[in-house]
Amino acid sequence: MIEVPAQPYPYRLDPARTALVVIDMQRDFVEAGGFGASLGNDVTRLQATVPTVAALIALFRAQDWPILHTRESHAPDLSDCPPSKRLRGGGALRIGDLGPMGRLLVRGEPGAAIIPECSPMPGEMTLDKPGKGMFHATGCEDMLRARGITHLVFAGVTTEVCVQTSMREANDRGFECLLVSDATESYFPEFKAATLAMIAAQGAIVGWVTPFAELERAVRP
Ligand code: TIU
Repeated sequence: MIEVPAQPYPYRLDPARTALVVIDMQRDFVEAGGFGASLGNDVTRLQATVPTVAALIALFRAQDWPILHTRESHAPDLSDCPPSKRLRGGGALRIGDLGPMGRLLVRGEPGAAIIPECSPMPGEMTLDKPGKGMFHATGCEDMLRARGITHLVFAGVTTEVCVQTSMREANDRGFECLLVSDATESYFPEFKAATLAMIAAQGAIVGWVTPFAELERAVRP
């Protein structure tokens, strides 16, 4: 086992059973003209985390540990997008509408692609998810169990929406979860801070939190 200094106490990971989960590092959230911007957000806030997410991916690749990349996306006919999700909010563009990077959050469109800095390599797991959480309507749990994975290290965007939802879903399924605090970002700094605090509170009620440097030092001393 590898012990990683973390909040609220050290996180112990089993190198043979640990996967990195990179949540939704897609153009639709990080670039102008995508879904995130259509909701009225300042997407430039998310760009600061890109180098750390890329470094975390590189660390897992160097160890030859599994990586799962998710994309929040819908089928072109939107059959997997409930009206409650499509109609939520007051923006001019909704999921499935045509924007500068193609149809918002639709699979195969340029905006739904993962940004080049975080692109999956052949052999890495990829998962299209119609919900905020990675376990909803995806078959993700079977994919992880088949590989014997028990520990999940989380990164990606946004901290309090898809990252936190996925981490909570994973925690309820018995996975031991660690969130890398500088490899995730939110459109709202106060929501990110609150999420990191609430995950680790109450004796790691949802999981552990640590910066990338601590994980890297523990994995590659
Ligand atoms: N709006 C927002 O903060 N996030 C999302 O809609 N999806 C993800 O977090 N990926």
